Amino acid sequence: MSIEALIFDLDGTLADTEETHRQAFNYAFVRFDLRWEWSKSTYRELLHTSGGKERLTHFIESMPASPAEKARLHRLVPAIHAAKAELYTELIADGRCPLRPGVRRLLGEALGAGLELAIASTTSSANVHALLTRHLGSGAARWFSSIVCGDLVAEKKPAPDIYLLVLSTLGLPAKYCVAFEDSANGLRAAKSAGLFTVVTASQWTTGDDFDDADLALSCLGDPDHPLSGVEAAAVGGPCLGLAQLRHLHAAAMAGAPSNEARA
Ligand code: XBP
Ligand code: MG
Repeated sequence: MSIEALIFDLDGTLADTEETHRQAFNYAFVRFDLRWEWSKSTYRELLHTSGGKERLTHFIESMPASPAEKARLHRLVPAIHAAKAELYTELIADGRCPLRPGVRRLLGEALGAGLELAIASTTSSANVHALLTRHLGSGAARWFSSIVCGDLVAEKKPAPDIYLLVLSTLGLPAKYCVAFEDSANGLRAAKSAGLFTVVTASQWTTGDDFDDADLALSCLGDPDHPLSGVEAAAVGGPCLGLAQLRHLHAAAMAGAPSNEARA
């Protein structure tokens, strides 16, 4: 049973974007004269809530404020998030979020082998296109047969909805596809959709529970960032390439316990 499509999460997987999201949130808070500042430790906790608007709502609910003040702040969420998104795309344009190691290589291998590519991301379409354009060029979105973003599904990750919609759009059953994720929410979403899932933990998710991952790595590996030790042993070399991925996926589909690496 061969792989016909690779489905990538974006934030934290294609690129380590969450620090830029965090900065954009904090700039938006200044613009709205809110005396909030999300530290890295606070943001790491808030990332357990998928979706920027949902994250803001969760933060407001957790505040020691009156119901009336919370209601006022809740009404501001769409405008705060729109300002954040505008600031985020401006920040992304300066190239501060490079693609993670091995991403460009694996995308190229997959396209060269005739596989389909897809993106399943909680963030907005504008944010997805801003990153793809900045790092892969203006036509890069056309490399992907399906780009499904946050607001297209009712339930965000860890619900499987976004992956089920990508599979439906591709017209492929889960067993012919592989998902790439960076977070516990994303892993749960992909596994609930029945997908063989590779996790490359980011600085924000290292240490999260990835026991359900079919393969957990620190990154996909490339000549400048070769995999080593248990990760290289699990993959069968310094990089996770299409050949290694096909071998691991076939073994998993045949029911063999994959010799998983742990991030
Ligand atoms: C990660 C998310 C997003 C981003 C912020 O998405 O949960 O909410 O943190 O982007 P992914 P928005 O599934 O790509 O890892 O503010 O646009 O939601
Ligand atoms: Mg992610």
